[in-house]
Amino acid sequence: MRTEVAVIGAGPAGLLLSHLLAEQGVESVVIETRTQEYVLSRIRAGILEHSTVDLLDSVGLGERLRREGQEHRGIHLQTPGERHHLDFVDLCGRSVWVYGQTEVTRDLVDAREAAGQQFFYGVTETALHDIETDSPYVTFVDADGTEQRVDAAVIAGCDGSFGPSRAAIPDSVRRTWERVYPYSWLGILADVAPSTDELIYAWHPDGFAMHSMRSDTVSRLYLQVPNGTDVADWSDDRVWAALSTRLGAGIDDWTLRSGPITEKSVLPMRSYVQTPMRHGRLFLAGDAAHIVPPTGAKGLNLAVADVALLAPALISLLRKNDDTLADAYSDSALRRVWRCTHFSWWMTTMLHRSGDPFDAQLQLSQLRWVASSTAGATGLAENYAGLPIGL
Ligand code: FAS
Ligand code: PHB
Repeated sequence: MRTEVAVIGAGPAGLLLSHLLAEQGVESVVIETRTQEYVLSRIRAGILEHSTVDLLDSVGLGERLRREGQEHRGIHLQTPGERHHLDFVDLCGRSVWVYGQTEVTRDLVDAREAAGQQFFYGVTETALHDIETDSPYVTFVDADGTEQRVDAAVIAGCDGSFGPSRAAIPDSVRRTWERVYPYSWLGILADVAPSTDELIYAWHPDGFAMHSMRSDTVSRLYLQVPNGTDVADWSDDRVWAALSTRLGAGIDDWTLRSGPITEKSVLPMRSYVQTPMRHGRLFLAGDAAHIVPPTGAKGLNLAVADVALLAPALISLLRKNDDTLADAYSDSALRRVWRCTHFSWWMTTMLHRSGDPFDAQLQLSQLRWVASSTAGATGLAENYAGLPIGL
């Protein structure tokens, strides 16, 4: 079959790209290795930057978000005995929204299906071909076991950190940067009302802890654990005890409410950037090109920012035969990628226990400076709430 853009991956990047292209009458086919049920069930990010919400709103995807999501003015930054609220709206004029990636994905899938988007779910053996020509194509085996070929003008590699697109860029032009952190996150979803109005990021001698949420009745919490942690070693009681210790240390008149844990998983942490994000008629977007540790709440937002640049570039290329934006895509996207990579690294190394007493003193000093200095707090606020897309 033939289409204009073959999109590999039905995560936020692939789904949003197909939606933005369709808004301008550009046709695509979305090719996904997981089932739709699996894609819709994934539990991942929770924070949307102001510009992400504005973009989703602008293309008809903001109604449920604004009804069911929660707008937050900022976060709480905490060290034992000191919980300090950073008000992003006061500091930089922007808020953030709490609305799970699971919900964003549901809204995107519903919109794409209503528009008659062609999907292939449950595929295997996805392969990219002739990306250095004007006639690239993707082959795969569909869920029925039939070999398929999709010819396109462009391939969009939105297949995350384990997909084939990133490796389709030749070693001769590809450059990668990677940093693996010496710790992971154990994350839980629990049917209990949040014990805080806005997110708490807490430094503690035992390790980092964070209190997020998904709604007034569902809490999302994380705690730092060693790499290689087996989630089976962490009973519900042990998880709640550690979270209560780390989030409640020295904070008077505050207790952590616990409740039934409905999801528990360990998430390793690393930074990864691959350049270029375009080679020939292959364009990468989202986790296919970069991974950030989740401490800065950037992963999902960065995928959206890539697509907000890529969609107009492809529309211009395919409708006006103008490759100006397409030629600039990689460099433009990478400016934000490196800004978010730095910020995510900064938040991660500032808040996570390394075991080195010198590190601990530096971390505490930096946290106290950010909490007490308008300049320091504004720097965090600008990055966390998100720079305007395109910067
Ligand atoms: P995705 O990985 O979401 O989507 C890629 C899609 O490509 C997937 O559906 C995959 O099945 C598909 N694919 C892969 N190989 C394929 C193939 N061969 N053929 C066809 N399709 C293929 N970010 C945060 O900001 N906060 C968080 O708390 C957070 N938690 C996370 C937890 C986990 C376990 C993971 C993995 C990521 C987390 N992230 C978090 C980051 C996450 O939100 C990503 O940044 C976001 O999903 C990026 O979206 P995509 O680029 O679309 O990639
Ligand atoms: C989440 O709610 O899942 C979440 C929030 C903030 C982060 C990471 C994850 O930095």
